[in-house]
Amino acid sequence: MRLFDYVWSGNCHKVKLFASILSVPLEIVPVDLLAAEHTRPPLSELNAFCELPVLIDGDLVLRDSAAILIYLARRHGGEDWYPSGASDVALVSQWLGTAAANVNFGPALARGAEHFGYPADRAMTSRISDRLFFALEGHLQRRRWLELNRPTLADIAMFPYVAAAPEGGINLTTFPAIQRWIKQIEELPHFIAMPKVPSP
Ligand SMILES: N[C@@H](CCC(=O)N[C@@H](CS)C(=O)NCC(=O)O)C(=O)O
Repeated sequence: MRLFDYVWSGNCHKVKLFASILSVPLEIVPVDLLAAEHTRPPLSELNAFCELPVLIDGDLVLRDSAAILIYLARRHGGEDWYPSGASDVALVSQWLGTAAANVNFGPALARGAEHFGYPADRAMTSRISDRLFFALEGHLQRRRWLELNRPTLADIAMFPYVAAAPEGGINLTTFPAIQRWIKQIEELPHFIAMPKVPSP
């Protein structure tokens, strides 16, 4: 399997993290986002949305981190990470939606604006992030993992940009349950960390 990757992308990192946890080897193809390589072939031909990550497995070309995580879970993770029961799969999938919407347009965009010049309305990223972290903290005060009392795709999908929120100017010290949850994920077997963005 080949992963088209940008080293500081949390959406790419969640795929690398999950593949590492499952011990699935990935051939990493680095793409320089800052040089706009993702807007030119071969990337623009593999993904018309010109976004990373993109995974290639044989004839299959997949864009979108959530879809790629589901593919890896179904192919290599059995029932553990993405269960098939109606309520269980829905509970886990709620967080795939939260990662794609609230996290992407909150802390991920705040970090992108801070370090990579992404255009962003900072009042909007703050508002989305405040609501997200307040809700997440309350949720995690009442449970150890996001759903099903065990690590699932929900935790993997949410992790990279929540853990990297301080790089977007979001202080996590007032969220003890979120900090505890980050530590739990860091302690999973075969965990790999996303590299910190270099200071300007
Ligand atoms: N929903 C997509 C979002 C992907 C995405 O936003 N990728 C960013 C890198 S983290 C990207 O390629 N941005 C390029 C651009 O916006 O020009 C996913 O989860 O994979």
